[in-house]
Amino acid sequence: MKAKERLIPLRQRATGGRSRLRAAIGLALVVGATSAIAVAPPASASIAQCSSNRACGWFDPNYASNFGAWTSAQWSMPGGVIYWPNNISSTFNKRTHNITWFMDVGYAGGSMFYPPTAGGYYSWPHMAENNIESLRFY
Ligand SMILES: [Ca+2]
Repeated sequence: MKAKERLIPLRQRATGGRSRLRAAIGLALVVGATSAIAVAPPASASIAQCSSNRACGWFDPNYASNFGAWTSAQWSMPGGVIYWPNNISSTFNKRTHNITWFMDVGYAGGSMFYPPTAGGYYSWPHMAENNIESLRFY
């Protein structure tokens, strides 16, 4: 397996996932007090962004915010303009084969095994919330 593979960024919105999520949580705790802070995801962000033969990830729960799709295993989720390690909160397997998401680099740490068409999203205290660092293809 190649250590890194091409990322297919259909949407790039450079925002800090973790800090933005924390801001959203903070906003939820003071409902109505800070209406000037906008945290709405792009209207087009959805599970439908995930095309065939790809494993997909989003920064936010409910398949929202920054979107990435991978066509091969990722020993370490890629960095760059969109920094994927420890920033994914939604996943979907649009392949015809199984995948496993891992919480640490190198297919290590906690894991989530997903057969084809399986997906989900994660909020604290789920172990996968902003914690995925590698992706295995089978
Ligand atoms: Ca992690």
